[in-house]
This record gives sequence, C-alpha cells and structure tokens, in this order.
Amino acid sequence: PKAIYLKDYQQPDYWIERTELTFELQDEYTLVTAQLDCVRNEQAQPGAALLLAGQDLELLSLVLDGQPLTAGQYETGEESLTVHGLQERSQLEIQTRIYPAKNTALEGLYRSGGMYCTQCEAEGFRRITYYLDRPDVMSVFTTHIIADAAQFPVLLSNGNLVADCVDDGLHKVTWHDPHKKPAYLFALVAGDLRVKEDRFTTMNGRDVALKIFVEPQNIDKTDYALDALKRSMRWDEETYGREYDLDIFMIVAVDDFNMGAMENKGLNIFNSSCVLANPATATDAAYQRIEAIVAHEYFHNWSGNRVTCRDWFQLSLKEGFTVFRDACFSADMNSATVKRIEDANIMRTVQFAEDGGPMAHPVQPDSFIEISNFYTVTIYEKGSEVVGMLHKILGKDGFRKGSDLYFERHDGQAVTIYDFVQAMEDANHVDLTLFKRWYKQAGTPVVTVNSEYDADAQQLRLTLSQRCPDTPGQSNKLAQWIPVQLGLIGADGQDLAIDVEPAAAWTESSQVLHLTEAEQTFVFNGISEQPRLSLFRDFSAPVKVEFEQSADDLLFLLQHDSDGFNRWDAGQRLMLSWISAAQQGRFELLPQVRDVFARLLADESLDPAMVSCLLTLPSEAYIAEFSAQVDPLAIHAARKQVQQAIAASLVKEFSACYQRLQSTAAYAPVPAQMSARSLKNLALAYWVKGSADGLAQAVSQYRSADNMTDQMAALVAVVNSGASAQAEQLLGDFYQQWSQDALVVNQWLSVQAGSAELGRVEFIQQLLAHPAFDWRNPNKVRSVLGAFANQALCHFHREDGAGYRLLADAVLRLNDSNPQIAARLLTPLTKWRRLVPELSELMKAELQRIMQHDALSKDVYEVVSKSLI
Ligand code: B3K
Ligand code: ZN
Repeated sequence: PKAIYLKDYQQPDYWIERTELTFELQDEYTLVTAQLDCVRNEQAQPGAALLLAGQDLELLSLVLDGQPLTAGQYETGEESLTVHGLQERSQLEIQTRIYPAKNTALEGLYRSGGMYCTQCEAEGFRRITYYLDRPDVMSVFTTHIIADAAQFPVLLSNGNLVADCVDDGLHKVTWHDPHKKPAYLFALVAGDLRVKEDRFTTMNGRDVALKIFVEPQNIDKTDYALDALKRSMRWDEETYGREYDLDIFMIVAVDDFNMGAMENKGLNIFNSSCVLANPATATDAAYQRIEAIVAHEYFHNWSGNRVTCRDWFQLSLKEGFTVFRDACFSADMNSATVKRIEDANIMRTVQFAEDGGPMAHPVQPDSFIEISNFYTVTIYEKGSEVVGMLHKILGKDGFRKGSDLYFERHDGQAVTIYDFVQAMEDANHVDLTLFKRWYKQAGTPVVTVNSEYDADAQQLRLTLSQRCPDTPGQSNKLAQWIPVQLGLIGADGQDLAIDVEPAAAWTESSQVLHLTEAEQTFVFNGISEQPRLSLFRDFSAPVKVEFEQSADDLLFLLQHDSDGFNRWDAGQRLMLSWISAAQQGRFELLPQVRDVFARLLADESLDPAMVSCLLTLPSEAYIAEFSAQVDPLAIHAARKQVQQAIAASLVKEFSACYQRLQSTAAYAPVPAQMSARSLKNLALAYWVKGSADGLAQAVSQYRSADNMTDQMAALVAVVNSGASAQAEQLLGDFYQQWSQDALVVNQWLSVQAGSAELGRVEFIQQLLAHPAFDWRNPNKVRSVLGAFANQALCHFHREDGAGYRLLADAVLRLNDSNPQIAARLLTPLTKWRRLVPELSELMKAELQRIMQHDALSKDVYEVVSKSLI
C-alpha cells in the first residue's frame, strides 16, 4: 500500500456539474446507472482522460455522449476507470452492478437487517459507481430509486422528494437535492420504517419538516433525538446565525454502522445507539451522547456541507470546528464545567496517548495510507481544542465575526484549514501566523512553570517555557502560541487583580496570558501576598503542565478556586499523587483530606454533577498517561487501594449523600435530575465498596429502578463490588429482562467485558460465543472487545500475553470482513513502547504476528506497520 501526500494535491481534470443516479434494488444485487455531466477543468489539457475511482464494482456498460464505448476507449484498473475522448462538456453514462447484501465493510451501499443504507464518507461512494470520489468535486444530485413496493415502503435520498408512485408492484421515487455537494454526502435508505414527525420554523420563517425513521419496534425511542434536533437548530441560529436550508430534514437509525452517525445532506444516518432512547432503556450518559451527536451532525450542515473540505487532509476543518460547536452546545444545555472536564479527560487519556504513540499526526496531516484511519481524536478533539483556543484568543465577538466571514466567503466551496484561519485573521485584523503551528506540529506541548514571589517588591515573576517532543517524522519543533488562562488566588480564596508586564501579553476579557516563545518571564505587580497560582483555567490549551504545587496548595485550590475546571484538576493531581504513593507502598488518606471530601459531599450549594466529578478517581488509562513507564497491573492495584480507603473512611457520608439525593420525581432526562443522579450513583458505588449495607442498597435500587440510569448504576456497583453471587444473579435477571432489546444487550455485554471483576480472557471468549454476540455488528464488537481492551486493563495486560493474543486474533478475523473496525480495535496494541519490558515484548510479538498475515487490508497494514517502526 502507498501513502498519499498533501503536497501532491492537484485539482481534477474534470468537474461533474450534475449527477443523476438510478438504483434498482433487487434481491441478489443492485443495478446502478449514473449519468455524469462532466466539464473540463480550465487548467486541464484538451483531450485529457477522465480518471474515476471505483471499488468492488461490476462494470456493465459505458456510454459517452450517446455512444457506447468499446475496448480501447476506456480502461479499468484495480480500483479505477479511465475514459478517453471527452469533450469540454460531455455526458458519461455508467452502469454497474453491486452486491449490498455481501457488503460487510459497511461502506458504500449495504444491507443492515431488512433495510438498505449507505455510508460514503470518506471514500465509500466509489463502491456504488465509478466517480470523481473526492470532496472538491461538488455536484447537483438527482436520485431515482426503484424497489419492491411491499418490502420497501420507505425510499429516501438527499434533498426534496419530487416523484413517488407505485407501479406494478414497484415503488419508484425521485429525490432532488438543489445544493451541490461532494459524493461523500450522498445517502440512500430503503426499508419498512416507521416515522416520527415534527416541524420547525426557522428564524426567517421557513417551515421545515423533521422526520426520524426507525424500525417499527423503536418508534417509542425517538422523542429525545427530535427534541435535541430542534434545540440544535435554534442554537445554531442564535449562536452562529446559521439557518437550515431545505424543506425537510431526516434522520434514520441503523443497527449496523461503523461509527456514530453521518451528516449526509438532509438525510443524516445514525448508529441506532446514538439516536434511540427511552427512560427504561437508555442511561443519562446515553441521552447526553444523543444530544451531542444529533447536534454535531446537524451543525455539519454549515460546517462541512455548505462549506466543505478541499481534500481529506483538511478533515479537521469540518470535524474540529463541528466538535467545538457541539461542545459549546452541550455546555449551554448542561453544566459547562462538567462538559469541560469530560472533554479534558478525553484529551488527556486518549488524545495525549495518540500524540505519544506511533500514529501521532498533526491536526492537518501530511500523508496517509488509508483515510479511514485518520478519523482520530487528534483530528476531532484536538482540532476542536485548537478552534477553542482561537475562541479564547479572539474573544466571543471576534470569533463570531470570523465565522460569519468564513461562511459568507466560502459558501458552496471546498476549502482548506488555512481558509478558515484567514477568515479569522481578516475579520479581526490579527496575524495568526504563529498560531497556525498548532495545525502542522504533532505532539503534546509540555509547559514548565517556575514562579518566584518577591515580598519586598510586591512582585510575582512567572517563567513559562515550552517544548514539544519529537513525533514520527517530526523533530525540532517550534514554539506554539499557547493561551494560558490564569488567576492568582489570595489567602481568602479571592482572585487578585492582575497588572502584568509585558502588558501586551495579557488579554483582560478572557484572563489569558499569551505564551508565544520557547521561554518567557512575566512580572505581576502589586501583589501584596504570596498568591496561589491557578494556571490553564478551563483547560485553556491542550498541553501537559510541569508544575510542582504542594499538597496543601492543591487541597486549597480544590476547595476555593473560582474556576471549576481547576478545582477538579487540583483534585485529580492530588489523587494521582496518592496513587503513585500507593504504588510505592506509602499511601495514607490524611484526616484533613477526608474532611474536605466530607464537606463536598454535604454541600448542597454545589452542582451535584460537579461534586461527582471532584470525587471520581482518575481512570487507569489517565493514570497511565501520567506515568513514565506503564505497569498496568501496579496501577490497577494502587488505584483500587486508594478507592478502598476513600470508601472505607466516608461510609456514613456516602450513605447520607445517597439518601439525600433519592428522588420520587418521575424520571426525566433533564439536567437537574441527571446531575443529582450522577452524584447519587457515585455515592452508591463508594458505599457499596465500603459496607454491606451499601451492597444491599444497590441490590434494592436495581430491583426498584424504573429507569436504565439507576438500574445500570446499581448493576455496575454490584458487579464491581466483587460480590460474585449477587452479581451473577443480577446479570442473569438483566439478560432475561432485556434479551429482546439489542441496545440494552450491548450495555450488558460491555459491563461484563469491561469489568476488572469479570473481564478475564476466558470469560471474554465465552461472551464472543454468546448468542447475543455477532461479529458483523460493530456495536457488539465494540461492546465486548473494545470494552475489554480499553477498560478491563488488568486482564487485557495479563502477564502471559493472552489478552493481547485474543485482541490480535479478533483483528485478523475482522481484517477481511470489516477493515475499518479491525484497524480501530488495534489501537490498544499500538502502545507497546510505553509498557514495562515484559509486557512490551509480548504486545510487540502480537503486532508482528498480524504483520505476517498476508492480504492485510490497507487499514490494518497502516496501523501495524507504523506501530512497528
Ligand atoms: N463525518 C462522519 C464520520 C465519517 C467517518 C468515515 N469513516 C461523522 C461525523 O464526524 O460527524
Ligand atoms: Zn463530524
């Protein structure tokens, strides 16, 4: 397999102005006829050949400007079709045959249960017909679908429905999308689906029909997504001035789907796990995920669809920006601080790990072998953080001016990340040259902090220096523009007034200090007492910070910092220090710490979800990211010891907090209730570990719960308590109750597979053989193998390497049927270099075994080969 480089980008020789597709869905196969109105690019030579991409297609016929083509006038390659003899304007008609029922890769047109659906991003459209399958080729699409009327009462595509009839047992429809778009946004759905409908009136009075299509048994699970959709539409009008642009907006839920959802123009297709919910089957966390993903896909209508990417190296142009947009939406709908904590957690555990591993790449990569491998936390979450830093640097109004200019200037175009930055620069008259390094340099910058207080001069000198470690193919990195949001806190817990030199490095409105050089010293004047430093408030930059602060200072910040994010961060740093002390056999929970925790638990003025965050220990993966060499078994044991100590010393407080938050109100997925439940269930989890009463209460909550949040939290608490008889009983009951609901069964699989108590290798093998498991369904694969390898770390890292072997076997098995999922599953195996030597060798050996397999997919080949360099 060969790499593709950003530097080789060239416009295509032809554009496709109009695309007319006809799909004839038959039992065994589907016939696709494509009429393409091609126009030669002004930059191309007359007579240039037309080079189209195609994959797994049977070519039936080719007609150019009315003349059937014969050998010599075209050539087919492994994954291409070259056509000669085009004029400046020509019409090409291509007929192909495809086999959706055999399509297990879930890219292009495929069958999922009784329905057909598509996934075309990034390069799936070429599995439907030969095409200029690249995002800079934007075309107006008309789609005809013909299928058996009894089996397929619902036939959908992008845009507006312009014809619909039944003729001789065949259902025939035509959809027309007036907005030109790249092929990756094309979609088709066929099935026997029910629909939930609503309407939305846009800010300029346009009446939009909203429709969610689901399989009949799921029609009672659509309310929340519909509500989230309407809130998203309103929010985008209010926050970005962006209005929806078609008369209809559709969402379809599909069970077999490689990722969360897809923003096809006017016809979003969702993994059913990211859209379907009712109180009995979905947890609060699932509701929040649905809200975020519905918003994300909707927001793409402007950031992605109206303005799209020139090429796939610009992927973060739409993904980073759209994640930033959905994060702000979620922050506005729920607790902003809790949302920020969740996002920082993902950055620090998953993204920092990617940055420190063999797949590290910049937000705008230079090359790739398989684009599917680049839908990463770096492109998405770090991309969003970079946009967020622009927001901090330019301020809310400046950012909005920039986004207005961006949308206005580039509407209908396929552009680059730098076009986005240019709009921000032009609208604000600033020079962001230095800032752009965030897009080109991979790796997590490390900021070192030194401070000196001079009581006589009443000055604080703060020296910040930055460095960025080498990453594959990149060394000697330059300083980046790092916004450091900060506060100096006095003994009374109040922020001191800031008067800093150089004054130009400070932005008062956002309380941001601009670090732009490798090392800089800032002098704060008029500081009458030694202050405590609160740095990188609100996680103002995605960096690692080296800063020694005493346990006393951290405990103070945990209680008094006016910045909620840094209260949490101080607590996490304390907990990390305890866990590392426990690893060295010298941990003890100090009485003053215990008292602080007790006060937090009893403080009714605090947001319960926030208290829940404050008292949650860093995950094993998070701890690993903060360790020089990773010993997963030692981390597991140390964390458990700290957890046990907290549970044991605060039994009364946890039980009291739990009782206080018991509620008789009917379940609703609303912020206040969700917040209370999160603390209640955290208290329960600790209480269960601390006493037998807690266990009894968990069993009782399980039995009486009328919603999945409480039922699942109780189940998890019992499973994690180690009370194996009770756990087995409840898990059995749970399966009995829910065996008919695939999404709930997936939760049941993942609770077990991800559990330190249960997730042993032999048990995972049993789950893989369970009737509820199915290798063809990505959600099931993630629920068992993803949960095992990413959460049950003490079993995955078993000393004899059996956990690694299990995962490698699964990767090889999926390599043929679904390469995208196979490559995703590999991620935990790419981290071998950071492990203790014994485990490192075992893990590397599994990668080598995969590498030796012949017929590796591009997806798996890229990840394994890069991991072994
Ligand atoms: N744009 C899609 C992701 C497509 C992934 C293709 N392998 C979902 C999203 O980010 O909104
Ligand atoms: Zn997206």
